[in-house]
Amino acid sequence: MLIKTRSRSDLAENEVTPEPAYLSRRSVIKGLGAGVGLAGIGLLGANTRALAADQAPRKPLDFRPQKPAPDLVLTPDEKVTNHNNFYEFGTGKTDPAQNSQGLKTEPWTLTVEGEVEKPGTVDVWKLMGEIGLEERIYRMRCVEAWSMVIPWVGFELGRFLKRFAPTSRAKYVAFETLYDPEQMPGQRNRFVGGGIDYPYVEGLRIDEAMHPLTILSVGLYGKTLPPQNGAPIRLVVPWKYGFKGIKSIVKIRLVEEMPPTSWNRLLPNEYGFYANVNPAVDHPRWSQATERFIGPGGIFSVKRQATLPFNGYGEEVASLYRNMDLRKYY
Ligand SMILES: Nc1nc2c(c(=O)[nH]1)N[C@H]1C(S)=C(S)[C@@H](COP(=O)(O)O)O[C@H]1N2
Ligand SMILES: [Mo]
Repeated sequence: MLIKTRSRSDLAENEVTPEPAYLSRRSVIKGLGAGVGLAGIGLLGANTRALAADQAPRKPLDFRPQKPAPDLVLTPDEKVTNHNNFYEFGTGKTDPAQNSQGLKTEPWTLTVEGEVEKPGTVDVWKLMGEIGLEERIYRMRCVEAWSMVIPWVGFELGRFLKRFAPTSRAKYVAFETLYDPEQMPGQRNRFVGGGIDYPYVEGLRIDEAMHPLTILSVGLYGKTLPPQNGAPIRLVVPWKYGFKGIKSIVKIRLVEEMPPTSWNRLLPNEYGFYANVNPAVDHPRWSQATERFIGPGGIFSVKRQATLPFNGYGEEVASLYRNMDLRKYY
């Protein structure tokens, strides 16, 4: 995410070389030519030390694995977990990994309320043990034009919501991240938090929420989520821009009216409610036609590739938007 009013964000992410800081020291040394090598390593010293050390432990999960699609190359674990957006912990791509390790994710409860016959609060760690987890290897596309392929572990949001018996008035689903300024520096300080009004909130239309591709994720690469990726539970909607994937969720409310969403509230002409990946509709400040795939290898192997409508999931989801003008409903 980028914010107009702040100088460090003025250069669009997709117009500069990807920050080398998120890469491991090993891959950077491999990727850099001899000439720039020393400067690169000097620049990286502090960051890589912070990244390597003191990462919160991730527990192995029991789940049904997915057979990897032959055409998908996975983004390595250390890049998935060191190149993040989680503004509660700072706006830099390595800030979440560095600043979130102390987040207390256990115990954690998630409340489901609003237009449901059986509202309730669940213990998320218990839920992980009983709901039946599966792996979902998804292409992910950030609005800043980088992409990854991530092996999530989770369960269908729709299957979960049905437990609470949604009423016929439930037309949208509103999500809310933990609000705890003591643990989240970005909530204490507007500059650190990128100007967002916390708690971070997101929303889906009910049919989007009930779609089988939409999951609540509790893990990646077979283990529980690290804090920087939204532990212990976060939303994943693979045909939408990454910002819809709200992290560290504490509340889900089924509602009749379209709920507010954090990025739309902050910059309404840049970020809409729907946020479907759409190469034909440019962001006001950059093109969305292509993306940089963050895959294995050093910084010079980051591949520029075409962005696909609905991030490649059009066959499954295009029908949800059949009669909508996707330029208007961006
Ligand atoms: N609570 C919260 N959720 C959030 C964000 C955030 O700043 N706060 N950033 C979003 C954005 S812009 C992206 S691209 C994804 C990144 O998820 P990842 O770091 O697991 O790849 O998280 C989304 N969820
Ligand atoms: Mo994003």
